[in-house]
Amino acid sequence: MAKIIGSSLPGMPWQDKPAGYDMPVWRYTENPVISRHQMPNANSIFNSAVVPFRDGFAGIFRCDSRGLSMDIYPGFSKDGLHWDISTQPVQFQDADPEILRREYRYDARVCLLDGKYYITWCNGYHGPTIGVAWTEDFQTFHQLENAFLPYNRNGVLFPRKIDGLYGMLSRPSDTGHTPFGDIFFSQSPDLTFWGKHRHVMSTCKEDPSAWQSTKIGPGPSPIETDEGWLLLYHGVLTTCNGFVYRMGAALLDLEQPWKVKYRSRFYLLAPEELYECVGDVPNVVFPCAALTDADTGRIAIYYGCADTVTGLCFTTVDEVLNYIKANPLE
Ligand code: BMA
Repeated sequence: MAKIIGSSLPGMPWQDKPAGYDMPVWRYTENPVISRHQMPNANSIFNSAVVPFRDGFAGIFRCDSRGLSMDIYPGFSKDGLHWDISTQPVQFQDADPEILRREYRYDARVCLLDGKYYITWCNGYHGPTIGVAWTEDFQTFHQLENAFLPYNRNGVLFPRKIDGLYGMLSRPSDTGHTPFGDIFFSQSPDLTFWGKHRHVMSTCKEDPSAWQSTKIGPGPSPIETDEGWLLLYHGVLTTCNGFVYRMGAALLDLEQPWKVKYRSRFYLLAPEELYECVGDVPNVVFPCAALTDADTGRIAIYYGCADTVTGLCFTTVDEVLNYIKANPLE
């Protein structure tokens, strides 16, 4: 039995695995957990991040407006299922005006680190890069410098320092809509200056794992376990009908997270349900957040569905680790 290193979260959303179901990840029966019209003038609410907060949960939600402007909005929930999302996007303060100036914002992650909630997101600055900010109350948000030069997406912080430095995964790319991409690990003494970049893993060229052949990107903040950092990530296949986004998992070394101990050859979740296959961008599952309970090993994953709504699915640390160990990418 693997053990999650973290807090108890008995109130997290949960449903047991359905009887007779033999896959390692199962969906919430009431999906989508957040609909596209849950906020006035929203076109879509997806690729969003949630964390335990006070006696419930808070989150940063990607809402594309009916003008199709991409921005991020705070939200609160008592149970992680029913969400009250602000109608006002996150307002950042404190940063250099050059950095505060908004182009577009999307695909936030949230990570509790040193007692503050750090938000990373895809931040438009002459191309997509990684914005960084922190909050203590999800009302006042303090922006830091962008972590990297453009072009980069999917900046994901580790929840503690490793060997005395903060750690972030990301997926650098080019000026286009990311026709390729590998995952890298970067380190920082202060969350402003990032360096000591290390390659973590590349795409897998077609057979035997074609679902991750075009690009890969980190999903939720890595989950610390006694066997390593459990990373959920997305992998993309290019088909004659465009990109298909699926979810996989890898186990990274605890002290040197750029070293991959195991990685899934088979995907863990793929677009199969109607709300994952049909929407503004069909055939996308895109995980951005995971709630965990150290007592039971339970994991609840929030994921964007077809760039339109937000889904919730469940697994456990043992389900994932047993699956990727039984079906490893050599
Ligand atoms: C990626 C990002 C995500 C999106 C996905 C599928 O490049 O832009 O926000 O969910 O494409 O369209």
